[in-house]
Amino acid sequence: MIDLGLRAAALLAELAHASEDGPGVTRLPFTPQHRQALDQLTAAMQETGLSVHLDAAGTLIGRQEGQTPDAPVLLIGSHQDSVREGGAFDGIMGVVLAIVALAGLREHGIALPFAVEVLAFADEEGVRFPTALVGPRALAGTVDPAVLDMADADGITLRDAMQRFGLAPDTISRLHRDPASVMGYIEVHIEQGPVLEAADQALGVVTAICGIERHQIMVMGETGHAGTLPMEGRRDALLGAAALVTEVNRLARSGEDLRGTVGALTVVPNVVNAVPRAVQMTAELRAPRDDMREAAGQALHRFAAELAQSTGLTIDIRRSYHQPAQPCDAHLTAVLQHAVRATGGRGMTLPSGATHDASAMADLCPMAMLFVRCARGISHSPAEYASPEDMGAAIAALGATLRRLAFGE
Ligand code: HGY
Ligand code: MN
Ligand code: MN
Repeated sequence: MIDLGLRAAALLAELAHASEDGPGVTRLPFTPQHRQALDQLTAAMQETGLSVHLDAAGTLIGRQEGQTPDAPVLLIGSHQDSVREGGAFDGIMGVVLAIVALAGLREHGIALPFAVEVLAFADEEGVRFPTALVGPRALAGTVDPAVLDMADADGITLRDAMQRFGLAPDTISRLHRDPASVMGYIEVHIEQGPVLEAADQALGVVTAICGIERHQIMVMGETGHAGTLPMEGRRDALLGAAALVTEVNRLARSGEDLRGTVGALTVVPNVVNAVPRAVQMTAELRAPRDDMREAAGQALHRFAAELAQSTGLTIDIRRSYHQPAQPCDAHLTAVLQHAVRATGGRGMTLPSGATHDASAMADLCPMAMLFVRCARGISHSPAEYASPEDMGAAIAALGATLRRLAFGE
């Protein structure tokens, strides 16, 4: 399978050029870089005999018909977009491996009874707009049209960006699929963590996608001269923020597989000789279990209230986003595990700390995920890397999965 792994590596190296200038890959949705990637993926899909179209939400769909008309379709895909200065594998590798796996079956004369659609979703990262997952949510019938009014940093709304891209954003609610027409959704993705490398495994099967909640926090105190204002009695907003950062970290260490991160923090007035009067910050919590995550979020709100009481600071904290944990479908997961074992892997399982398009597709159909080892667990970085050997192993496992679903092999 190394030759198919090398074929995937070559296509991904080409796709990495569909990027803004600068380190790594920067490919945001509904941009010239997105269009360039779609052109390359379209050509690869057509060479593999897939019929290709772009749906109203910007999802590129490559379809291979099955031998049994009207049999429920199997969906395989991931996202084409990247973070800023990201890697060449996050998301788009899952699209490429699906295309190459279908090419491999075709070259061995294997025709499947069911249709397969390869999906390249436009926007999973939510880097350009304060929303994401419009493509899979449109297919699942869970998209909120209000998100079309959300704007990027230049004030361009998602609706405008999609229309300029040649799409029909106001028709996306018609894209929803009948669940009875879909067998399931499989996503192949780099692990984005160190677990597979530590276990010396190329592949892992995902048990659940962690739930997420995000909190917007504003700490307000009082500024003053850094030299003349006595330490006693200061209402230093950054001191309060520092206590909150420490508490997020403490809470996250209190639960198994719980993650807590303060990723963004802005100090006002942010000058060397004035006491900070305000701090705007975010707190994100993730866990495979929703009860654990919710309890940590509530504990953080209690801590903030007590901190405000004891320091005289004003602390406004509100949960601005949340998505529940999504367990992977037991049957599809068992099929993936069988396929990994049948192609030389151990079939180890692990939770996903990152979220994926699959978390939204779970509202439409059974979903499962296959993780591919990435070097040193690095992701969202130009150093992101998956080897042709490991991608070849994933292609073999994907082919074995399709054959097991089709023929019970
Ligand atoms: O945030 C995430 O987990 C994903 O990379 N968007
Ligand atoms: Mn990502
Ligand atoms: Mn991703």
